[in-house]
Amino acid sequence: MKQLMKGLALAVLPLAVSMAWAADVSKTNTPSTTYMQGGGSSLAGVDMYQSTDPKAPPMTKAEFNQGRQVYFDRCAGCHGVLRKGATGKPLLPEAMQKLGTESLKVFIHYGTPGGMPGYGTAKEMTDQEIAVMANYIQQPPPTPPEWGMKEIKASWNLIVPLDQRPKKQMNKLDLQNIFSVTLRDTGELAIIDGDSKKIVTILKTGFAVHITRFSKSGRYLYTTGRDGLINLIDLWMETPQTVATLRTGSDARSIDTSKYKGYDDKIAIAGTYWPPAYVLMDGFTLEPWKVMSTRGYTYDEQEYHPEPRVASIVSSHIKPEFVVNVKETGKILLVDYSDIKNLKTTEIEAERFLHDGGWDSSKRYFLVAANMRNTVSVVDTKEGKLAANVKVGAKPHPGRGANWNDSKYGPVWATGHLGDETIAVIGTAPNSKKYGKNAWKVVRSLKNHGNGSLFIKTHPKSSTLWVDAALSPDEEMQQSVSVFDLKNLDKPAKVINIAKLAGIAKARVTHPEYNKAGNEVWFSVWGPKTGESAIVVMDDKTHKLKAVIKDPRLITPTGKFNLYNTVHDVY
Ligand code: DHE
Repeated sequence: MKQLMKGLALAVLPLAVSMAWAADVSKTNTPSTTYMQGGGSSLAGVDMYQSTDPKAPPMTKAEFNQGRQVYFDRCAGCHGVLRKGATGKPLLPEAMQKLGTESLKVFIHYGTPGGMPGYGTAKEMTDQEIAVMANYIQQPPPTPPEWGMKEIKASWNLIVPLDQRPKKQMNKLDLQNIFSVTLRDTGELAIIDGDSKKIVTILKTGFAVHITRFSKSGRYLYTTGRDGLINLIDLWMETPQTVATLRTGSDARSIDTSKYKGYDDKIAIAGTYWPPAYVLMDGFTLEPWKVMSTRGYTYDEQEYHPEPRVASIVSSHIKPEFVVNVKETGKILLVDYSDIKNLKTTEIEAERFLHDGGWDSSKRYFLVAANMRNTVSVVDTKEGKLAANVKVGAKPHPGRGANWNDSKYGPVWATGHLGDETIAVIGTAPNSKKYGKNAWKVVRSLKNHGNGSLFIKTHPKSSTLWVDAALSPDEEMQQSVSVFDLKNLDKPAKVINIAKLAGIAKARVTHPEYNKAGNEVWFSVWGPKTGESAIVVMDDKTHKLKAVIKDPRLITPTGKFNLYNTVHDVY
């Protein structure tokens, strides 16, 4: 066992500890397991070449297909399509063959202290499936089919052309205060009226839908499924509905639209995990214009990587540019969309395994987590340069992060961490006489109520900071949030169990999101697919419960996106 641990370069833990840890994970399974395994990938159903390596254990075609299906459903999100590793370790054949079938079975069954769930202990895989997977990862990884402009164009469906859309808003919704809520496991999103807190409509989207972004004018909603299916939704219709769809690839996580003045609503961009690329398209119709590969060399070792996936994308307010974060090469691309035919991109060396991030309050600096390197990379988008790589805690995961004006340190941005209980608060005003010396330094380290934090949020009108711990192994912690008083950060946080307020026993609480006014904060109470879920609305000032939104159609709510705050990057 010891040798096995060493082989995978994991912390050397005795079997008992490792098993206790695995049992902990299994107790709490659904969302933690689903985070690590992602929402699955539509590549699971795609036929791929089956290779025969004489050193790998023999597999029948049926077993190989089963392994491929399970791998893309559960493993590819972390280990990569080509198994070169990212959030999870590389699983390349030579190293796997060295470990051997029996050892691999133990890992898959019990999980690892590095965060991999125990698929056997969690009863997410049968012994037969575990045996197939142990053999499968010793085979050379099959390469999924490419998806070029021909396939992208063929997938385009313009359901309602521009001239058949309403000329004015046909409903009475206060669109600036609507929330788009991801219903992860049903591949749907719910549009909820922020004022009445009633569900306006539920719309079908892509598989395990991931995020929502809105057009600058606030008329259009864009969402991407993990299968790369984009829905363009017109919010001016009597009941908002999808007016166009496009498939940009077969595995995807990010989307955004042009925000620079003069480009309102005009251009959309989507990033894909497979094939690794980004696609520029018409913001009104989704007609695809250009696909750009992100394959290339890692920024540090300059080693060729066949699968540098596009993680977060944000849209600049100060230039006609998209900021595209390429996970595996550790490069940040500033894509100038003012001339798409003669596309200019600035390629910035940042840090590896870039993931999620947000703007500082001036919207000049973009801060992004390189979570496997315990770093936040900061890009100065005005100068087109890396401003700093800031060392933070274990596996930063900010979502978009949180900005406030700290009484002691001036303008700051903060992130929580997946791997520890700290919250890193970073100074963000390099040009300030008073606070410049704090820039790109961790000026405070706050203590969250648990590790496994996914999201953190405040609002310019608020003096409260809300932080979740949705992936903590402890059930009480998963259901609770830390509430910090920004005027007195020396005081420890108050901890509130949000799931209890909703009367739900089995769920994780995640993704705080403010309403437009900044006086309410909404949480997802993320239950299992077959159990109860809810949205809980808290009063930001009193920290008291304001409303619980429950509906049998609200299945596995995760991300929530307030239109005004998303368009204006208020966080
Ligand atoms: Fe996410 C944002 C990738 C699992 C909820 N997630 C992002 C972004 C990326 C990403 C690249 C940034 C998008 C942007 O800003 O353009 N997420 C991944 C994964 O690769 C990962 C780890 C595994 C997978 O295979 O998908 C993963 N994510 C999850 C979940 O399991 C979560 C918790 C629940 C769910 O809905 O699937 C989840 N991710 C979110 C949310 C955001 C997000 C809510 C948007 C945060 C925001 O406030 O903008």
